[in-house]
Amino acid sequence: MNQIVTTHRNTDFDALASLVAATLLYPGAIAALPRQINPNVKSFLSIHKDFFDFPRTSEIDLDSVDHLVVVDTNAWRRLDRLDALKKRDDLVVDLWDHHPGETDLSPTFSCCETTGANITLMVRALKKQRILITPMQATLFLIGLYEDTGNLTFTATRAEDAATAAYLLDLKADLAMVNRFLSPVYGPKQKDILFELLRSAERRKVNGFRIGIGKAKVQGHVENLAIVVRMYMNIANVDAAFGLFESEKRDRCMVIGRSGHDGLNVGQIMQRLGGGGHPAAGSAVLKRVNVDAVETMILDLIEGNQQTSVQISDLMSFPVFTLEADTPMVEAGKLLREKGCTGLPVVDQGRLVGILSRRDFKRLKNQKHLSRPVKAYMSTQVKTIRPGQTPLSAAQYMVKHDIGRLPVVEDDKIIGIVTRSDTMRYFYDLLPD
Ligand SMILES: [Mn+2]
Repeated sequence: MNQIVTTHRNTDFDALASLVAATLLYPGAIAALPRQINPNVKSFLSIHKDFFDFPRTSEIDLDSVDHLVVVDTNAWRRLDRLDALKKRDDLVVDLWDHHPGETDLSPTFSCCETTGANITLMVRALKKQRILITPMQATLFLIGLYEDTGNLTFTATRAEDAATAAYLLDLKADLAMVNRFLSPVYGPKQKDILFELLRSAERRKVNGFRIGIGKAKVQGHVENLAIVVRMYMNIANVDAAFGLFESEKRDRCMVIGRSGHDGLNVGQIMQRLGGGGHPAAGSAVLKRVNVDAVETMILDLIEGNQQTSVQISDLMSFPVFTLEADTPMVEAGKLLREKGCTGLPVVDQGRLVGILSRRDFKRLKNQKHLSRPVKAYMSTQVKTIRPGQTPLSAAQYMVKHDIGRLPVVEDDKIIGIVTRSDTMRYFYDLLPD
């Protein structure tokens, strides 16, 4: 039986750590490293050559392989030069991954959970099987764990990630080494690009999110663009930042996204562009495209096509009780009491024209006025929201205008209503499934 373990191209520390962990879990397996690995991982490997020296996937005789172990990715297309294995129906595949979503690897065994770092899943198994982890391995594992969880600050981080970090420190992971490899490589090239991003970037408010999109031309391969995008996000103080890096020949555009906001999943956006990533970080490479078109695509995706994100239409109540503009105030008062609400939208021939709340009754000077129509007392300054917007934008809007309910309007028609408590219930995860 010939086993190989492998991971995704553009190998990062979590992927390398998981690869090394897999060689411990599958003794005798050969670790096959993709050709493209991240620069900081490359420098780690060159220093640790005596300890972690792996053949590249291209050097492996695939005919003899009957067992493939894949770590830190769940897609064939992210593997390097293993397409020959794809067609083999006798191939046994083990999958260890922390990315949510469907896999096309048809695994025989799989350990897939959405932890902050994949190494967390692998360390759990090593611990369970009482397999020894050396201080050097613990150091590599901790670098992977910190890199993928942003030092345990990314929102995808689970308690188990933090517990794993503690476990690795117990096993003598070396924090000086961790710092050395995690500190960004930031040279003059990166500085130029950061300045270019800051100069070209436009800040926008899309769907309640503060978005920064910057563009820069790059010559050849520039390392650590992801770090530049993160720096840009922090300096520009936006919820999410995107760097659009167009190659000199204009034949390809590399998109790197970073999100610091729980409600905005850049991994999902990058997936729609043919790339991939996590909620907090992702990238995609697009060939022969116009950068402005890419920018528009990203904005459209943020605007409302994020299929799995919760939208106002999921939270709103409907049908909505409405008042006709001609309804006498006395009737309106009865309805408000009956429905137990503090306000109701007012419509005229189906169109939203105002909102009547309990406090509007204070303006009635005497009993006779109760026969006057609602439209004389309603407030016509109605703030509304569209069904595709996010709960966050509704909440921000309510806070800004100090209002407790927002009619949900589509094509001039009121299709629902969303209240302060609807949005709060969502934020506290009380939304029924
Ligand atoms: Mn990972």
